[in-house]
Amino acid sequence: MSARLDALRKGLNGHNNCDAFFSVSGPDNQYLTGLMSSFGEISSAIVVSKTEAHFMCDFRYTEQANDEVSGFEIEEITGDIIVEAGKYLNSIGAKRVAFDPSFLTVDEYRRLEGAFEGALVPDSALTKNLRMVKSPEEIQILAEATNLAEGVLSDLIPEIKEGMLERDLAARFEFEFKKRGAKGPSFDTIALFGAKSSLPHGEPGEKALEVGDVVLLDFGCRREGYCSDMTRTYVYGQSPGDWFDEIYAVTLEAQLAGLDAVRSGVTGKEVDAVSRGIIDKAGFGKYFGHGLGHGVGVEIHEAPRLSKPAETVLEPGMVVTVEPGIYLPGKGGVRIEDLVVVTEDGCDILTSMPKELTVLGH
Ligand SMILES: [Mn+2]
Repeated sequence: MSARLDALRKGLNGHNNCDAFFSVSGPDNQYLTGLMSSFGEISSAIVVSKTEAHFMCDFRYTEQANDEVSGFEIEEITGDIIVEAGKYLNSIGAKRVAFDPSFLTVDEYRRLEGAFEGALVPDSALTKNLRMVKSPEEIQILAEATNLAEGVLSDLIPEIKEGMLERDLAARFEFEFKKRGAKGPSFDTIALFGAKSSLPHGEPGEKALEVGDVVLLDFGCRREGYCSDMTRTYVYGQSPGDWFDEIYAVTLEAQLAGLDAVRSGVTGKEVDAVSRGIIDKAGFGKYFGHGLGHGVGVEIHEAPRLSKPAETVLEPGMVVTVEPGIYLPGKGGVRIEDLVVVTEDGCDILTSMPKELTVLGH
């Protein structure tokens, strides 16, 4: 963690001339301190200056912080943690404080502004840039999370039977994640059957599996604070038809070409264009309405992006998904997603489940 603090301090000097950093972001605070908490509410505030590294939390986290957080001075707060952080910033003489505006609501900003006497400087790149390139230790954890999730998929495939409900299958994934040592799913598991597979982020419901259904599974777990993410699309019993075989083949070709295009030195939009070009050429461009991929780490969606506007140049150690899809409304869809680590001349693929069209059951 001390290397991360050093990098943050270097970044503070680098632009905007800030003398301190303030954060109540769950993901950033986990990244910088190692303390894992739920991301939904503010559970801690951190202030980092050239000389100070101050961690503030309420009673619920004090014991855990004393055990898990090193390199920070820990202070238990009663009352408004944001106001107290503002007062702390005054006490160390901070004048210009960087913060990530995407992790502070307008209300929180006003409370901080009311307590802190210096200038608040929005900087959405500071921690994003630090977190983008993963260390070997982080890559190891991401690989373990991926292995855990893939093991669950392998073991659940024989359970996928005619009559099974989407939500029952989704629940099986999430039960197994926890049982095998994950904190839980890294996002709500997507298990969609038949025509519902055309909804890229559809919600598993009471649809019962029938012969000839598409089975789209997009899932991941969170383990030691890091997320995994992958998608496989199958058919049950038999293919729903030639239309499906065609979109599956095109999606797979686009996915393999996308993987082939990932390497250090190319931009996110260049990789996106490779896969998108194949889908466009096959005539399905308008049915691929999302970006090709996204970074994965402490958060399930983080920088860098692989998408039409993504200018970020890929570097070794970045971890991204490659997940083209084709979605035909009312008929069904395909998405194939791997998680990869960018290397100097290509990528290491963390996911290993086969991708050729597989007929489940029967
Ligand atoms: Mn994804």
